[in-house]
Amino acid sequence: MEKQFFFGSLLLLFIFMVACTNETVITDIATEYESSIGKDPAMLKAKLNNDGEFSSPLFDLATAPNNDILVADAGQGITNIYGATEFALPGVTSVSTVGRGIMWATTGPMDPAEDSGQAIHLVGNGGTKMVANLFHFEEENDPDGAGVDSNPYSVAALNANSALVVDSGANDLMRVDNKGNIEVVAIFPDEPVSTDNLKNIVGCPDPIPGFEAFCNLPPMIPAQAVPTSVVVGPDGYYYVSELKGFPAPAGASNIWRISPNASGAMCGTDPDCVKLFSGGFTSIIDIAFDNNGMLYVAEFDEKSWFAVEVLQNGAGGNIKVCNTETLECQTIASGIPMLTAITFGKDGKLYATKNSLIPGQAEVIEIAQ
Ligand SMILES: [Ca+2]
Ligand SMILES: [Ca+2]
Repeated sequence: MEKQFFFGSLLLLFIFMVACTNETVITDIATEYESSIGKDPAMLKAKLNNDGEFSSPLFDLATAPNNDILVADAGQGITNIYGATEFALPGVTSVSTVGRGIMWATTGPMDPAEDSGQAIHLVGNGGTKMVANLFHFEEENDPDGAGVDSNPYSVAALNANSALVVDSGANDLMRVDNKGNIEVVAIFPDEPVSTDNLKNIVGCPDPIPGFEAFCNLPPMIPAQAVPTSVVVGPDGYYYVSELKGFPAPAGASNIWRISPNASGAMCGTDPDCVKLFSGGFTSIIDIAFDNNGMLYVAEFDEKSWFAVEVLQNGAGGNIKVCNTETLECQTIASGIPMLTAITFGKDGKLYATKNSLIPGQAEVIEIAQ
């Protein structure tokens, strides 16, 4: 429980840690997702005893060129789909492959405000090599001007020489080369968001004891973007999703489209970083394109990250498929507890994490499409 809680805060870099240290594991979880799973998750788990076991939390999935699915299991490192360790890298938050044997990975912090593990690594040839300490970069540059806060959460390999990283704490997108040179590509702004969702989930006007103050919040307050995922689109542009920080609004998470030529772009004002989707999502945790250029969006929880991390009464996450031209989206799976990542196999199969933050229960499932 302590461990789940700790890594939950690592995921969400948030402040309300005190609120839930004595709580129990989530029990109130919707189960509609069962009908959306193509393969019985037990089938995937069957091999587990022979091939490994997840430590959790699971923060990311990636697909290697040979169609192997890789898992960023922060409890141990980069694993196969059954949890067998391929590269020990505790604290790993994201992985992205160049080839089967070469990949980029990020690690997150013990404490986002301290130099405590924030880094990008090259992985391969039997080992891992730290390329850059991302806390040092944030400490020296603080690109969003909001203070020193670093929580590298998603990496996208460009090639063996460079990779993109989003730092959820720093609210920025960086490009890092294999010598450790770092360039800020884009910075994601605070935005005013509604406090309605927060008030609803804490039960205003008769809130859960301890949350009374939330009922008196103004209707709108500024929230940090908290970028959670970066992918390179079929058009070569970079796409970045937002979780949205406190007050954990519903329907206010954006997806940004960023020119590969962007440098230091202030999103929302610089034409090199514009909103593809202006809100419409809740607590996005991962995005992925399929082979047809459709954008798949994973929402951590329909009631927001706050419902899971603090109140521990989440409704489960959704996966939506979106057309990036018409901007129409359709929900293809819902009620997935602690959904943190999605990836497509080379064969078009869609995989997702489930119960990602719970030791002994975290797994990778296939989603029927
Ligand atoms: Ca900062
Ligand atoms: Ca991802």
